[in-house]
Amino acid sequence: MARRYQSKLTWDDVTPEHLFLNRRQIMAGTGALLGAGLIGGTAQAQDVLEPNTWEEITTYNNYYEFGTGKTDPSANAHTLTTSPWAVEIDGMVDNPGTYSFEDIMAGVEVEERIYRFRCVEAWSMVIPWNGFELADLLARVGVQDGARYVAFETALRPDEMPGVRVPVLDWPYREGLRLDEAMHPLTIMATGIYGRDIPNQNGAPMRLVVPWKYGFKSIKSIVRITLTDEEPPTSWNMANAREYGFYSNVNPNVPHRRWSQDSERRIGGGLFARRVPTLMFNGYEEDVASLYDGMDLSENY
Ligand SMILES: Nc1nc2c(c(=O)[nH]1)N[C@H]1C(S)=C(S)[C@@H](COP(=O)(O)O)O[C@H]1N2
Ligand SMILES: [Mo]
Repeated sequence: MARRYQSKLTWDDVTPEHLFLNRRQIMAGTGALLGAGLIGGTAQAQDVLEPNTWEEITTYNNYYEFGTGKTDPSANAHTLTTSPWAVEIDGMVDNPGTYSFEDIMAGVEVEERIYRFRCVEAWSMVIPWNGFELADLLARVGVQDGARYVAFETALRPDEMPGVRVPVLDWPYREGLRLDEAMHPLTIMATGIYGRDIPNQNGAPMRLVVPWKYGFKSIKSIVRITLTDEEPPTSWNMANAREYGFYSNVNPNVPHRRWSQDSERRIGGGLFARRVPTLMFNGYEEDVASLYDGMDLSENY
């Protein structure tokens, strides 16, 4: 399969003890490797890409179904039952149906992808995801001619999700991608972090990761995937269309209505506490810019 993205190195190449060592201690020895090609895609170097710690990645989250505070998901999301889990795949596909988590996993190849992650509020992380290419799942269900978009929905379980009693968003949480974005080899369904199962607060058992877009595109705990010929409604766009567009590509040249998006601050501080310039398409310009040829990116923000 020529389109598959080839990951050159994995954490196994760096050190088997990576989960237990302090990142900053091992950096001295692995900086060259990290700089050389551990990052997924061809993200331009702006700094050595040091992945954030497990602690940082799992205790500073957005998952409004469990509250709007950054620490609410880690405190509350344990109530979500993630097994058994099933995803309904419907719309313009040859094989619609309800697929169990195990069934989905049996038909895909899980790999590690170390990606930049950029949130709209101007913070960023580097996250070592484990996941599979969404394109592989879409191939299996058979996308029909004429399908142009993919819509996603999160579980809506009032008895397990205290935050959905508050109408901050129009539940269930919804997101969408254009079909070519969904089929791009950088687009993955993440099922793990640092080789462990993905924690509930990060979107267990399966969440979308689209590294060139703002964080809110990466919808968590997905229960429905629908192929359509029309641009699907998305939760943040429905909540505030002036501030959140359908595309949501990381773009330092298009400010959010209330703040600039031309720089970011790495979660975790330390060496990276200073603000760094935000890169076009979050550093994945070489990989994805061609998807948007001819589009006005200030109009389609
Ligand atoms: N279902 C659901 N998915 C969601 C959200 C949410 O509130 N509910 N928040 C989004 C936002 S705003 C961001 S920035 C990312 C945060 O992902 P993280 O917590 O894994 O860093 O999740 C996105 N996916
Ligand atoms: Mo966000």
